[in-house]
Amino acid sequence: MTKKALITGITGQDGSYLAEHLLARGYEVHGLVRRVALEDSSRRFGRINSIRDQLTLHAASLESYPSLFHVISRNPFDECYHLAAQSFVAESFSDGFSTMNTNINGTHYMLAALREIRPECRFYFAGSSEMFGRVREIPQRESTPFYPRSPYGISKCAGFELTRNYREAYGMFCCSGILFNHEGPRRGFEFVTRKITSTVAAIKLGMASELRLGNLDAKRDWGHSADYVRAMHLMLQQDEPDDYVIATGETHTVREFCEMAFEQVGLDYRRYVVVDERFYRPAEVEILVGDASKARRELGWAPQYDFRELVAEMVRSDLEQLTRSGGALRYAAWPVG
Ligand code: NAP
Ligand code: F7E
Repeated sequence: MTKKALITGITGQDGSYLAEHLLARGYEVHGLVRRVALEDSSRRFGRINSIRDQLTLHAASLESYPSLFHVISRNPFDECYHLAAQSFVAESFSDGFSTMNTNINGTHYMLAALREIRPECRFYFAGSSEMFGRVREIPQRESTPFYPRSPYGISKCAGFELTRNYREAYGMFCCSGILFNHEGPRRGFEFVTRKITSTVAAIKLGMASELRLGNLDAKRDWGHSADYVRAMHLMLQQDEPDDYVIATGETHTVREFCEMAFEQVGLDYRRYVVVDERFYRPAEVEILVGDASKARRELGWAPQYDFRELVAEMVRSDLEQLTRSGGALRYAAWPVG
């Protein structure tokens, strides 16, 4: 029988790659989208435009339990991937309240509605390495204690605990992926990797002259979104629900990312990167590097992209997109981060 999957956050980076991954495996794929997105679909559906006719989209709001209840009660989903969230850490410092509301209550509403109507539906929660924050050990693994450093990180800890509690209290098949940073050509422009690669492309094409960044010494374990959505799917195919760290095991500074991205177009980052205090965060996560050996062992998961391939693909794609769009598609001044 054809499996039915619901993806919240289907218009985002991971949602779009996951939808493609599930369609390729014969799933009937449904997506939850905001009503405003339907009103401005040509722009808001940019990442899913090429597969839109293969998807069933439902308008609902993560802030409204009845709207989620309505969608879930009318569709017998086998799997639910809850990816929708306010995902930008810097923004969570500016408006912690709405981040908490969307990320914590939204997750709770999803779990509560599934428990009421479809307790047999398997549930994936998009946990984050931001939960480790001021890290207690290096590398971080499933047993590493959480120490979040932002409202975003705190909201993800709450979502993680809710997910575990529904598993333990109600016997539901609920899993959390503790995913380290993952990127790709579909990454939002506000995140540092895409900000870098899109500005590198703009500089190379003579459309920009500098790149203003915050903390160049922060270290991240960067993988590719297309690799990470495979892990989400694998988690829901196991005999027992569990939580898994998904990471490459390699860490690089923001400076190293810049160096490699500029190298791709034959430029020296030191001539263009300007440190700007406005992009520093009130509390920083200095280093993240994950140990995904449990996922390798139990899920048979391993990343296919390495760091160089990731950076090269992003720069190449931004050069193409910027050329095609006549300069429209690139990082534009963001109020924070
Ligand atoms: P993304 O590109 O920012 O996508 C976020 C998605 O959530 C979008 O579809 C967005 O819809 C939706 N959304 C945001 N606020 C919403 C609201 N109030 N109501 C309904 N939908 C809302 O994020 P991503 O990189 O794909 O990440 C997917 C998930 O994984 C997120 O939960 C994120 O926190 C988590 N995560 C990401 C990473 C990473 O490195 N990418 C690492 C760990 C965990 P619109 O298109 O309408 O805005
Ligand atoms: O920052 C530093 C910044 O915004 C990475 C989300 O997907 O991954 C992501 O969160 C680092 C930080 O991602 C700028 O201070 C320097 O140390 O790309 P980012 P993030 O905060 O790591 C986790 C795992 C998630 O779960 C999140 O949803 O780069 N940095 N200068 C900068 N960052 C930004 N954005 N802009 C700068 O100018």
